[in-house]
Amino acid sequence: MSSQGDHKPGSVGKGAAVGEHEKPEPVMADGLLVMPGTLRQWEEIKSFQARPDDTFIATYPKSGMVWSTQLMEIIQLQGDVQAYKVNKQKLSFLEISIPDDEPAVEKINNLPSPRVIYIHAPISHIPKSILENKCKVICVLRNPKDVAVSYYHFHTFSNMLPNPGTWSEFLQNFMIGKVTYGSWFDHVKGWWSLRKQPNIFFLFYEAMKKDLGYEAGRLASFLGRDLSPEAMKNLVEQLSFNSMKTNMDGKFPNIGSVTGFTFKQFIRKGQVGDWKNHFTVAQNEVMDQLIPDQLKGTSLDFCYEL
Ligand code: PPS
Repeated sequence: MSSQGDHKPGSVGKGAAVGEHEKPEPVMADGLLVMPGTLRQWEEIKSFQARPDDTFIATYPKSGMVWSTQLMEIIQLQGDVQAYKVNKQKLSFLEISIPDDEPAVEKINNLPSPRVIYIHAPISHIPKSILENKCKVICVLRNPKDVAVSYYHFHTFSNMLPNPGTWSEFLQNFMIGKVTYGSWFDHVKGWWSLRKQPNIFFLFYEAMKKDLGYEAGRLASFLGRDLSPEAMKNLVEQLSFNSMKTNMDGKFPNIGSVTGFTFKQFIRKGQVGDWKNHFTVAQNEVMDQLIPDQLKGTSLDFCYEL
């Protein structure tokens, strides 16, 4: 466990810039902290009309969304990794509009069905039509200690998020839900409360790390697909951490110009347990009290090391 307590990779203060990027101030939409671009589209997001054959990938930030979107794409291509490699990725984030691009909601409205749409908001703030139309939702969950660490680092290199302050400051804000997209606890409890609905499916980041082939098989069944053992083997190789770290820039060729980071930065460490390099003993004790307290009665249990 870390003894130093305060990591300062970007060493930033409120209102300053990290590296060459101007950092936005956080803004509120209906009581939820969001990015300024999200606020501009907030009414359109709330009234967004999901189609019954849409599939949503719903995650709290840094829980493995991009990994799962790639998994989903290869499964939909029936395991054809060659076809996957040449597909340029379309970012269908409902809440994220990229400057100088068509607003996200408009772009998604114009996509042909069946669509795959990514969302980060908790269930209290998602468009009502998603649940009303019983759309398929794939929820990806990750233990909160590693999420906090990953989110902290993401704040230091993304020009879409505010300055995180020091690690201690960020962790404190994370624990009380004073970060973009709000409380991790509210997010996971909200989606988990819907777990008995047949259209809601759960993936856990740690289980994907442990046995991606098995988790891919579960997801394929949920999506009504059946992949050959050979296709499954190719999928697992393609979506390993090292392969994604090396190959993803080609999938998202323009990502750096709009977000301020490259995929090599984004696919950062990909570990279960990196929190041990950041949390002090005292910080860990606080989290170890908070987690069971917050998750009491939910049956949710997370893995913190493999
Ligand atoms: S975001 O910005 O909220 O959409 O981020 P998200 O994609 O949800 O999460 C980013 C973290 O997922 C890790 N990642 C992976 N881990 C293991 N294997 C693979 N293939 C993989 N792909 C992405 C990524 O490295 C981020 O975690 P950290 O801990 O920061 O490395």
